[in-house]
Amino acid sequence: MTEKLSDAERDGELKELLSNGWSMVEDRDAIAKTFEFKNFVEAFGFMSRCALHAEKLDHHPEWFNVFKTVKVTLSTHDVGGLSPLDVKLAKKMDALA
Ligand code: HBI
Repeated sequence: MTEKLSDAERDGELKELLSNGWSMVEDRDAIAKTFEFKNFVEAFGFMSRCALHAEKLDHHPEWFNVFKTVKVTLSTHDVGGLSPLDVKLAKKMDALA
């Protein structure tokens, strides 16, 4: 069963993500980041790569794509807030961008 992020994890891994373009979402225990690409095809390719990893993790982003921009929000619905899965997927998305 997935647990919420611990205080230690928030001080550690989460803080690292927040210094790397991710930010806390207002009024939600969630993180968000906007990825910009050269064009739509690049943006969609990023989404395709992320989709395969999300499926492998069984953990899925909330995301919005318009043209070359992909806005991503991560939270774990099953626990109503951030879990280690969100940190894992955020790191993977940064690596795939
Ligand atoms: N993705 N972001 C997110 N949060 C979840 O709680 C979640 C998910 N993908 C799949 C999933 N939960 C399944 O474990 C449940 O739908 C059964």
